[in-house]
Amino acid sequence: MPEQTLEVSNEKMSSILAPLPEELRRHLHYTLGHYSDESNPHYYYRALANAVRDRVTEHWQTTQQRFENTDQRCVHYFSLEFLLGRSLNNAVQNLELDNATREALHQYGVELEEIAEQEPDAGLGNGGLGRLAACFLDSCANLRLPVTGYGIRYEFGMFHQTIENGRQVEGPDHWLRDGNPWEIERHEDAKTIRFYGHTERYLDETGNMSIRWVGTNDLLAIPYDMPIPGFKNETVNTLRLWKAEATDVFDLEEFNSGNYPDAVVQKNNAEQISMVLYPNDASENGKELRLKQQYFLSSASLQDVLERWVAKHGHDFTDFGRKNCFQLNDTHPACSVPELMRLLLDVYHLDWDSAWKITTQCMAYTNHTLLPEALERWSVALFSRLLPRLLEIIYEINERFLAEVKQKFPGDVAVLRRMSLVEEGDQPHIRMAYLSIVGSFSVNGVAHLHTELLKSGLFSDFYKLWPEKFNNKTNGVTQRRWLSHCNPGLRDLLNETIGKGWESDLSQIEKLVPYAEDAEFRKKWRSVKLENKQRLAKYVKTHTGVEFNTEAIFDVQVKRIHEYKRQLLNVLHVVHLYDRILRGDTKDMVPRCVLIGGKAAPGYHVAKLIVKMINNVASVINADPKTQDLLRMVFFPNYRVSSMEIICPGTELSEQISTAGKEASGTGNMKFMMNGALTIGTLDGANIEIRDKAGAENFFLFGLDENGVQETKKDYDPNAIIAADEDIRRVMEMVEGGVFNHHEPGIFDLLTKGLRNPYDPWLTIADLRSYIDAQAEAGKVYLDQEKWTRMSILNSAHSGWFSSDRTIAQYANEIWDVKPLEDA
Ligand code: B1H
Repeated sequence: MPEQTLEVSNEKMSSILAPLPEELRRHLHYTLGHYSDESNPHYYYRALANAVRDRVTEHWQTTQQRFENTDQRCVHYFSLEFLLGRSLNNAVQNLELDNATREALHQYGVELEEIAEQEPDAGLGNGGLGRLAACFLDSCANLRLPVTGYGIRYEFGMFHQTIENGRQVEGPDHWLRDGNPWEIERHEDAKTIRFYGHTERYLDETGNMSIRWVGTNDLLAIPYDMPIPGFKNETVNTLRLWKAEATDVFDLEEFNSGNYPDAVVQKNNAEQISMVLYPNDASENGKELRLKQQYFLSSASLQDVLERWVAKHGHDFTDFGRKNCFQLNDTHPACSVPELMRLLLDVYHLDWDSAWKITTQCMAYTNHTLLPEALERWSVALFSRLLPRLLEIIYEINERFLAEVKQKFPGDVAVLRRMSLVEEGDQPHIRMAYLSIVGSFSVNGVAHLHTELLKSGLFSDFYKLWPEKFNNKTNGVTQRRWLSHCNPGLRDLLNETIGKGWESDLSQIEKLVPYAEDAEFRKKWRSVKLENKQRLAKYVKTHTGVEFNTEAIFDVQVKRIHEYKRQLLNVLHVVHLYDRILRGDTKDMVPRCVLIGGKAAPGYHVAKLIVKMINNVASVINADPKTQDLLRMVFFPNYRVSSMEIICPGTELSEQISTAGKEASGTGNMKFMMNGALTIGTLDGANIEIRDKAGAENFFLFGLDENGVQETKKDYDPNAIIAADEDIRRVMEMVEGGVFNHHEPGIFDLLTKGLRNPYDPWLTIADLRSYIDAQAEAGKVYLDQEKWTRMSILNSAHSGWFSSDRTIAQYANEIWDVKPLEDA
């Protein structure tokens, strides 16, 4: 091994740590016990991750010191999901360790790209909601805001998807198998969490009647902290994830009573709570273990914040609500409302009014969906068994709340039933969304249309009662991951054209606008896109075996598989193109490569059937020599954060085709826009704002709007539409005639019957003609590459609004009332 003098550029030298190349070697040798210079990439990854992590740690300590010393309000972001993806590149980029890292790896002749591939995705989320939480943490650190994330350290994240005979097969995602260099366990901060048991009244030390929750089954919540590095600003915030463990006390008792096997079984039961992420996405399933997870997160996190408060301020809670804010990421952590009440009442002995004032001063709730099947309701029977004290508190909140409603709407009994936190019936349920609204000072939706629909529909009674609580915060994504990191070609072009400021302030990307008219620049723009398409084509080839021709338009729909997202509409259009090829109608047809990816919830039968249909249509089309050069289609398996990092820069046409009124916001739409894809989409979620910003002339609009959807539903007749439209009739004939399921007759009947059903809630056939026409228009524009490039540049140039930095600045100013932390 030749000794090299390595120039460590860009790196601010730390006091204790050696230069990165030495640190890499040290970890390889001493942390991992690998002495040979010919290690496999996996060990290089782990050694490098440790070396980079050490560098993060220094700023982490100083930032946490600032958190402890500040008199400012602190925010706690509660979420059952944080879809982080990989951390290495993110840390390297934010700490400006790029050159140092590359030099360190060069001593072994390996490249950063190859090494970074070794890191498993932290897939602790389902989709948009979980990824939003991750983008938010990144933006909070970039803006130096005092925000801590709280979540669950699932042993198994989002399942691994493979495709067998066209069908989805789920496998476990054991992301922690080789250890996680990005976490630090802090046993000293463990909390006790209690379940079951019953409540009783007693006289406390001061002679007051108090309530206690006894006879419980206890377990421990152990925190694991992950660093969230800010962008070149020496700030490192924290994501605290809880792991469930059996309590020592409890183990001892069981061991001593001679029940050794029982004790081990109980230990497993305790640890189940943080074992696996529920992969449902936007549909609740009412499982007891899920409610346990939700309470586990709420209780552990609230105890954490309260204990820190008491250590600093004693039992004086006067300012607690002004100095703390809990942002609830949907209703999943909604137990936090009654749990904070319980802790203040039963543990710290505040009176009801003081406790309620504090709670409603510091809770804020974000709603992410209008879909009725996603609205959480927990049965009273389950609640009273699992969390008896919380149920009593919820009942009392409800009683007091309904008294307020009575005053506001005298004589209206219907409104009381509608707004009650308890849904009456054979099996009464607790409405978690209503509990969240009542307990919070802020309720927000995630895009303009979504918030308007919350106010006029789902939450209209509450909006009448408390209009001041409601506000909109249109989602955003972090341009550090979703542009700078994932699209280095475009990053460099932007830097040389408009400077580097956009990485921490995306509004500056607007400076690109005039370059749309610069032919030289458009050429450079196209060559960056071509490189990204080549990279994507290679990736597709590796994972599906299908060749994508980089001269074709790359047409992409990646997101969870859901009926409302209408992957079927996409498939029907592809079948229509295939039909045109078969009948020789290919004049002006643009060669097209269609990629669809996403996971179906394991229990969602129709979604899994849609996966099967995509795969079958793809294999028939790809196997037919007549489609050569004109049409390719793939289902991309195991779609996740790290695959989007390759898919998104190579995409030219972004499919955002949900039934209007159903997609709360969408965030993939924003990533594509930033990277210069044009959108084909409905007036739904944030698409509307994307079109407003990009300009209607730079967006392929189709389909019914939300009003149109409501109107059409009154007398929808899909069979009449099919009969009257030659193209659509032929498409249905092919699908129903078994062209794509020769050997498996009838398997798609459920899907085709759904399309023909007058009560089809997704109105796929209603929008198909308009979709086919918009696709043809997109194809036509694509033939004019100069025009397409102009539109592409303008999409990126107007994407500044969709930075999560903007979203978070609005949360900070309009909900949280927090400012950046100054140096201590
Ligand atoms: C969104 C969810 C969701 N909305 C329940 N709701 C879940 C609901 O496991 N569960 O029980 C998981 C997820 N996810 C998405 O949030 C919306 O559909 C998107 O439109 C939106 O962009 C995203 C972020 O706001």
